[in-house]
Amino acid sequence: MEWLQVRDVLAGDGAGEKACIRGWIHRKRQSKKIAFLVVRDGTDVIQTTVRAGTEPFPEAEKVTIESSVEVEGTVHADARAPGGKELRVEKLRIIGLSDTFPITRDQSTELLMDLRHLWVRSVPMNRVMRLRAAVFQASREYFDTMGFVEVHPPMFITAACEGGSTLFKVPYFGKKAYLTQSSQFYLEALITGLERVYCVAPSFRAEKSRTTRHLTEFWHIEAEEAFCGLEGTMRTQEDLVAHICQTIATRFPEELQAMGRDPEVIAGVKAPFERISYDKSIDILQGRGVDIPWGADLGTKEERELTMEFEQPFFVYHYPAEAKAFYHRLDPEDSSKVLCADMLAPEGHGEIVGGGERTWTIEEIMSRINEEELDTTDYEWYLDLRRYGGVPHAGFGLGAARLIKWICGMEHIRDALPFPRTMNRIYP
Ligand code: NSS
Repeated sequence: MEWLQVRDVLAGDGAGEKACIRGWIHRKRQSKKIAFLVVRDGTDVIQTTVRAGTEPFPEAEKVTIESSVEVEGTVHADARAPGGKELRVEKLRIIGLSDTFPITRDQSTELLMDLRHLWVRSVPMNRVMRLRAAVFQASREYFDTMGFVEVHPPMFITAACEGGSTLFKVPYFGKKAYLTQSSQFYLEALITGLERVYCVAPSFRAEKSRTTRHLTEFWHIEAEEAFCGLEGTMRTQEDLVAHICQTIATRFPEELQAMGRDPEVIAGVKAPFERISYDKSIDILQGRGVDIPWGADLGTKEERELTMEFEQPFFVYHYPAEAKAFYHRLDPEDSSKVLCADMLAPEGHGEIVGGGERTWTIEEIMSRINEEELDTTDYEWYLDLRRYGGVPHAGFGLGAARLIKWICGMEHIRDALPFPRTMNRIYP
């Protein structure tokens, strides 16, 4: 006996051929004469029917929603069934009889979050997870084609990349240690041997902000390139994001539509992306009545307002030095600015990528560290990268959940991953 997957059964002739499948009872409807059991496996759902008087009928009567089952029968074309085929059951074995499943229709978001371990089996969640997997696959495809080497930096670290206020401290055998906020510094070390590197890894931030786009743990797609400047990394970023969008629009049009997203919008994302300076973005915001002084970083509210008018992702570049981290290189032509850019997703979503050119000479990085009053002892090894053959280099970090939130047109970032971690949520 060979187990088939539902997708393969649905792709068959439906001319009475035999099939054995296993999965979970997705829906159940029953009359005295017949039981309809919709069975779900890792590939799709199929309607199965059990007639009264046949051997499996008592089991069909007993089986509950979400029980795990093995089903054997014959496949018949039936236009009324979802997928156009039904499996007429000859044998039904209950593997694990489910207790009354606690999730029914129209549950509150809070309950679905409490029951996330059960909700992840739902059709909408599976849709997201398949699409999410394809985002990572497409990223790797892009980097591998472009000659980037995938590397694996540590998650336990000792020096803050993105400021002390969002560091998670962890006990580490009596030493001071943190969970990484970004793998950037380690990628900067690795380019000296490999020139172009990328990593796909979690980053952690003790974000106290309760917004629809902040997680405390998020998957970060980061890349770094030697002999590269701001414009070079922006090109890599836009090509990467355009490649991901093309892949998703081609492979997931129905899923996007089911999420209320027009796949054409995603198919329309093509490089190059528009570039607007920080100064211009402040003008636009002030023109729209937003109260933001020159020099401040753009927050959730400002980015929402700024991105409303756009249909494609775009870059905001040349932020004021005071708004950004010390490692961004000062613009040699205007030292009040840094050579960095954020990529903002349209329709209110805001920042999905942060990156730019790095301060790569020892003199410049020392002066930035001193200006920011950081402790140089924390950064000794990072400074060595400048002492021993430093070169101009640039890179970026793309927040996978932020990207998915925008591609799928989601209201909240928590919907972009199976077990979101936020300030208020660490269970299940
Ligand atoms: O802070 S970033 O803007 N930049 C960095 O971490 C750089 N060190 C990356 C680099 O150049 N290698 O974060 C980068 C992206 C940002 O654009 C978001 O998409 C995402 O990481 N990000 C987050 N996603 C979800 N939740 C939170 N809290 C979060 N913070 C950043």
